[in-house]
This record gives sequence, structure tokens and C-alpha cells, in this order.
Amino acid sequence: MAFNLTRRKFLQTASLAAASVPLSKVVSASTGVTKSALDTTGTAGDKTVVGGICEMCFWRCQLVGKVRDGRLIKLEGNPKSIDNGTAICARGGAGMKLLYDVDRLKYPMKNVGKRGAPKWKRISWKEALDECGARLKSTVDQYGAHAICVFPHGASAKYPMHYFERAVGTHNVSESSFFQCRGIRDTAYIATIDKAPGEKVDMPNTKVLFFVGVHLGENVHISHIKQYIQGLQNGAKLIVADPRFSASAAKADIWVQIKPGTDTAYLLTIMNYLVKNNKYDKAFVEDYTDGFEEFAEGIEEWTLEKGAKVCDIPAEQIKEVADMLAANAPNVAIHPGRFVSWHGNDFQRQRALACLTGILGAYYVKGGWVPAKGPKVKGVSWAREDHDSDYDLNYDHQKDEKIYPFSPPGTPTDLIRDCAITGKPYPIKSCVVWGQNLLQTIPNQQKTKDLFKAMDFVMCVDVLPTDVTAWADILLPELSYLERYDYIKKGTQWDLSKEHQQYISARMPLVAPMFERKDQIYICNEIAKRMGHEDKIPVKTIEELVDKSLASVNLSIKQLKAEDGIHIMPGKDPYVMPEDFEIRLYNDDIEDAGYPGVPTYVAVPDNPKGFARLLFGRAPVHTFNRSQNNVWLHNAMPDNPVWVNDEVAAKIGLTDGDTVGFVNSEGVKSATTTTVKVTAGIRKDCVYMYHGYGSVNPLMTTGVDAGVSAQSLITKLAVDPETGCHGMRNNFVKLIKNGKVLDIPA
Ligand SMILES: Nc1nc2c(c(=O)[nH]1)N[C@H]1C(S)=C(S)[C@@H](COP(=O)(O)OP(=O)(O)OC[C@H]3O[C@@H](n4cnc5c(=O)[nH]c(N)nc54)[C@H](O)[C@@H]3O)O[C@H]1N2
Ligand SMILES: Nc1nc2c(c(=O)[nH]1)N[C@H]1C(S)=C(S)[C@@H](COP(=O)(O)OP(=O)(O)OC[C@H]3O[C@@H](n4cnc5c(=O)[nH]c(N)nc54)[C@H](O)[C@@H]3O)O[C@H]1N2
Ligand code: SF4
Ligand SMILES: [Mo]
Repeated sequence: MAFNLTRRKFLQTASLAAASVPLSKVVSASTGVTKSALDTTGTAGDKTVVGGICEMCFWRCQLVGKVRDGRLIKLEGNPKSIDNGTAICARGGAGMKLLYDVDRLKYPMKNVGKRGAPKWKRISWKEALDECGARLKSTVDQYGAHAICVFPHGASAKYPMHYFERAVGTHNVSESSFFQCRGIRDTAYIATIDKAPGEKVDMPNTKVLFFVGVHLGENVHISHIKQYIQGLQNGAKLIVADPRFSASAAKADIWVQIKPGTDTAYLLTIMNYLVKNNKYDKAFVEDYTDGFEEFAEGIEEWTLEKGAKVCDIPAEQIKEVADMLAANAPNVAIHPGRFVSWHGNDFQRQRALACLTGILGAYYVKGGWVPAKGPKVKGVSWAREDHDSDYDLNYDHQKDEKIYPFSPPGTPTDLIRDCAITGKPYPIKSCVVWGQNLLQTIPNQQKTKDLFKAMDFVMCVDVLPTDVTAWADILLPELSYLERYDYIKKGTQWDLSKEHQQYISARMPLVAPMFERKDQIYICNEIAKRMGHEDKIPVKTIEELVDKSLASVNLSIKQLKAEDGIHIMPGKDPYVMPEDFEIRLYNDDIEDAGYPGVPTYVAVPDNPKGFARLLFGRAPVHTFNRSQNNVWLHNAMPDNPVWVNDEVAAKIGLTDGDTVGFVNSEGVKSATTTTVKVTAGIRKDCVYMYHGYGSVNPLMTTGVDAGVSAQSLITKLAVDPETGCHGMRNNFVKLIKNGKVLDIPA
């Protein structure tokens, strides 16, 4: 009962706080000191602590924490936020279960067993750092800086990533958010409009939302979801191309049940129809695009009939979609997507999305693509030293050209993995893993294990004993995002049509650090000292880093705290097109590099006989694998049922709730089983499951063996030729029931 009472009081406090925040009054236009608008004392001795920034996923919503006796008892959205506002998602709310997870890493540990089958011995920080420093330095001394490979992800990995890249000097850095996620999107748009697109579509103010393989609602990023819902509430039409009846498809006016891998053909067909029928924005094309003639000629084979056949959808429906877009242009939001490493033909699809936005004139207009930006804040990091470019694995020295010319920053993961395993063209001997769970993230787990086996030394910095940590020699416990300071988070108000505002915030701890966990600056600097880079260290503490960045906009941690963790200032009109803006419908640089300069469809291999294509996506209450040990989230979604088409299920004798395992077309079997979800909401040629399940590390006492790891069945890489990023939807599976392998009917 006490809990309920307190809970009500919290809600009262929150709503009172929210009600007492007339934002425009609290917000100072200048950077002068402003008083806190939140009730920071709370009731019954509870305190509202400001400055939290979520990292249950990478959207980084702004939080406040309700703290009692130094213990966090609830997380809420920061009422002052003009981004997520008071809203947070299930994962955000469950962050406190990560904070207090009994399985969390608490002390530095040394593996006195084998890599992959560790025996952990608690050691002191001094011992741990001495060993990391000495082993990494010895790799550099013996083989060169490039013999260290680094796999970073997340806010806390930024500073160490820059250390290894800029001060130590290795090219062999591979961020999962680029090579397994959105890198292709960014470089394809840069090749088309000179800008990475983010997800900056003005959804609240659009007339038509067009999602190609985007499933908002299961993919949850709070302010983005708010924009999406606002758009629908304002009457926007929604078109969703997805082989599966996703949460977005369920809200759609038109659901395009497209054959996986054929999306580029689909987009080309739409564009050719618009061009041939004069339904594109001629004036805009004339003013702002380059290469229209080559473009129109290059896509002219894509008649409605051909598109319909290739994509396995009705021609009439393609026309209906194209007409809906044309009738509402330019106020149409063609979503650039986020996870785009699909089938190995993805750069061209992302170019097609950018071109479609262009011929509809939907850049910098209400409801189109509008790149609203937060204020400029100067970052602080390691200075970039001159390094030898001879060791860039993404460079063919004989041909004197890049292997993957449109690769995102860093080195394509598989080039590093191959080099590490074979020792060619040079040895890679040490591996630094910082916030990336390589085994659940990169296709082909066996190759990743082989990489680890080939190392002299592996160190890993994490918060939980996830699968990758079992491969470390030294495992270092980092403070979680609720216990540490971190980089700046900035942006604009979530609905661009409202009063133009910008904000600056920085992550601040909501509770004091526990056990022996340390932050990234401490860990990285201590290693840097031991590697001989003490003189290059840019900041001594994370507070110093944050304060230095804030100083560039006349702010400080102290001031930000006084402003409830968020500084709000007037923004600019985002609907203004820059003078030199240009859309390259045809890009001769791409052609010169040996790839099609006009967006082009490259067919993907069809299903082998008897197999279904394995599709996957986000679980709404989990973030990849990183939340699998979270008790609340685990209880909400303990496993990942596999979606099987109802007609297929009837033919092969599967019913809802059956227990099944998997075998893929390369003979790899799933280690665990899951249940069947029989549904008409998936095409007959695919099955679908949520990504991130099937942890194998027994130290994850909640998450271990929950559901099936889709990643374990993704053994083939579909390497995107322009970027070197890894497509993962080119793997095929059969289901196994009661030991019997079931063929999927054609
Ligand atoms: N099969 C398949 N593979 C995929 C995807 C997919 O859908 N299917 N999605 C792709 C996408 S979109 C992405 S972005 C990537 C993400 O792939 P990853 O970068 O590997 O995923 P994360 O969950 O961010 O990170 C994992 C590790 O960071 C640890 N961690 C969490 N918080 C902290 C922290 O504060 N500090 C430190 N040091 N570590 C922390 C977690 O415990 C975990 O071990 O995966 C990609 N790979
Ligand atoms: N809850 C939650 N939300 C998240 C995350 C999370 O882990 N959990 N992660 C965040 C991150 S880092 C990312 S990158 C985004 C990713 O979010 P999205 O970019 O939306 O990507 P996926 O979740 O992989 O979405 C996959 C959808 O594409 C469909 N699909 C599969 N193959 C094809 C195809 O060939 N063509 C088409 N048209 N559709 C296809 C699937 O059926 C599924 O509905 O989500 C973000 N939001
Ligand atoms: S979307 Fe959810 S998990 Fe992601 S940052 Fe926001 S509250 Fe946290
Ligand atoms: Mo991602």
C-alpha cells in the first residue's frame, strides 16, 4: 500500500511540476541564470533530480529521477523537455532495473580461464589498467598502431574511439551504428544532397507519410513517435511498404506487401510513373536537381507492369501510391529509414528514396524533409595526429583506389575481421570492445569468435556480462548512464511548426556511482598514460569535458542544473532552403567509381527451395540484446515468437504456440527454441522474429536462453558494394518441430 500511496504522490509531483512550468516564462532567451521550475524537493522526502539523459536506446530522451535516500525509485521525462517532454518509453522507464541489476559488472575482472569459456578473477583497477596499457602498448610496439582493432558504440565509447583513432592511430575502428545500421543511409544521401538525412522528416505537418521498411511503433524513439502520431492525428495518409503487417502497416491507408529485397525496383517504378505522366515537380526539378535527363532515361524500363512483377504486388497499387504522393506533393514525408543494412543492394535504394523526395519537391518544405538543427556547441576530444595511411584496409594500393568508395567513417567490419583472422595483409593482435556486443550485432558469429581467438589480447568495457564479454581477457565495469556525466544532447522542439526553439542539455548523474565502476574518461586516460600518451590527454575528467563544451555557449554544468538540466533558446526557421542546395539525381562520381550513377535495382538471390527468408526487426520493449537482462522488460516480452504465414503453417502442420527451432541454408541450427505465431500478416516466402534474443552468457541470469538469437542464424553477409556495410536479410531458414525439419512450400 505504501508503494501505491507514494506512487500517487509522485504522479502529483510530476503533474504539479509540469503544470507549474509555463515554458516560455522559465526559459531565458539569453544565457543568464534562470531558476529551477521543477519541484526539486518532492514529497515525503523524495527528491527530483534533473539532468538525466536516457541511454536505454540511442535517442537520448531527457529525464528526471525521483530519488529517495540516494536510491532511484522512478524515472520520468523531464517536463521542461521540448523534445520527448514528459514521455518516456517502456525501456526508458525500466532503466532503473539496469541500474540495480544484480548481474551488472561491479569490479574489474581478469579471465583466468579461456576466451569464450571464462573464469573470472576480481582484480584491482591498477592491475587491470596496467595490464591493458602494457598489452596494448606491446601490440603497437611490435606490430604498429593498426594492429589494434576497436569496436565502439554509444555515448561512452566516443572518447576512447577518438583516442584509438586519433592519438594511437589505428584505422581499424568499426562502429556498429555505421556498418550494421545506418551508414549506408548517410553516405547515399550525402552522395545525393550532400547531407546525412537523420530521420528528419516533418511528420506532424505532412500530408502523406511514406515508410519503406520502417516500422514506427515497434521501432520506438519517443519524439519521433510523437511526430508520427501527431501527423496521423492531423490527418496525414500513411503508406507502408513491408512484407509484414507491422505496427505501422496496421495504421496504414495503403499496405504494400512487398517482396523482400525489391524495394529499389518499387521506388524506380513509382518515379518512372511520375516522370512519364508529368506528375513530378517540374519547377523544383529545374531549379534544384542535376542530371534529370540521365535519371529519366536510366529508370525508364520500370513500367508499372515490370515493377509489379518484380516486387510481387499489384500494378494498380503502385499507381495508387504514386498518385497519392503526387497529389499531396511537396508536403510528403519520404522517411529515409534508420536500419538500412538489408540485402546488399541498399546504397541504391537509399539513393532512390533521396531522389523520390527530390522529384516531389519535398526538401525544406512543411511536411517534407526538414533538417532542423540544434545550436552549435564546440566539442572537446583528442587532437588528430598524422598517421600512416598505408594500413587502411579499405584501400586497394595496387589500383590506388578505395575498395568501398562510399563507406561511412571507420573501416568496414568484415575487412577488419578477415585481416584479423588471416593475418593478411598484416597482423591485428589486440581488440578493444567498448559498448558493442559483436556476437549479437555482426553477421556470422563463428567468424567473430575466430577474430577473438586470433588475438593476443582482448579488453572489453561494458555494464553487463553480455555475450561478447565472455571473450575478454580483461573486463572493465563502466558506470551506467544513470550514474555518470556524458556528452551534450541538443536539438530543436519536436514539432517544427511550433515556436522555433533550440535546446542544449548534457547527461548528469541521477544517483552516485556504486561499487568500483568508473567512467569512460578515467578508463581511457589511465590506459593512455600507460601507452605513453599522457601529454596528449585533452581533459582530466568527464565533468571537465562537459563544462568545456558548455563554455562554448556560455553555459556550465552548474547553470544547466539551475535550469532543470535543459537550456532553451530561440531557434531558426527550419523551412528555409540553403542557396546552394542541389539534388544529384544522376551522380557521375558514383559512375566514375564503377557503380550506377542513376539509382538502379540489383536483384537479390531468391529463396533456396524449401527455405523461408529470415526477416527481423525491433522488439518494442527491448533494445537489441542490451535490455534482455532487464527484469521488467523480460517479463513484458520474455521471448520472440516466429511469425509464420497462416497458409504455410496449415500446409506444414504448425499451429499457434508450437515450439520450434531453426536450421539455416548453411546448416547452422539455433541453440534454443521459440514459439510459433501463426498469422496472415506475413508473406509466404518469409518468417519474422524480433532481434536481440537468445543470449548465451549464463551470467545474464534473466536474459540467458530467452528466445532465439536471429543473429546466430545470420551466417551469410550481403556486403553492399558501394559502402562495405553488412546486409543481413539474405539468410534462409527451415523450422524444426519435434526434431523434424519442415520444408517451407514454394
Ligand atoms: N541480426 C541483427 N543484427 C543487428 C541488428 C538487427 O536488427 N539484427 N541491428 C543493427 C543495429 S540497427 C544496430 S544500431 C547495432 C547495435 O549493436 P550493438 O552496438 O552491439 O548494440 P548495443 O545494444 O548498443 O550494445 C551492446 C553492448 O553495449 C553494452 N552497454 C550498454 N550500455 C553501456 C554503457 O553505458 N557503456 C558500455 N561500455 N557498454 C554499454 C551492452 O551491455 C552490450 O554488451 O546492431 C546491428 N545488428
Ligand atoms: N524498441 C526499439 N526501438 C528501436 C530500437 C530498438 O532496439 N528497440 N533500435 C533503434 C535503432 S538503433 C534503429 S537502427 C531503428 C531501426 O528501426 P527500423 O529502421 O524501423 O528497422 P527494423 O526494426 O529493422 O525494421 C524492420 C521492418 O522492415 C521490414 N522488412 C524486412 N525486410 C524488408 C524488405 O526487404 N523491404 C521492406 N520494405 N521491409 C522489410 C520488417 O518486416 C520490419 O517491419 O530502431 C530504433 N528504435
Ligand atoms: S526512446 Fe525510450 S529507450 Fe530510447 S532514449 Fe527515449 S525513453 Fe530511452
Ligand atoms: Mo541502429
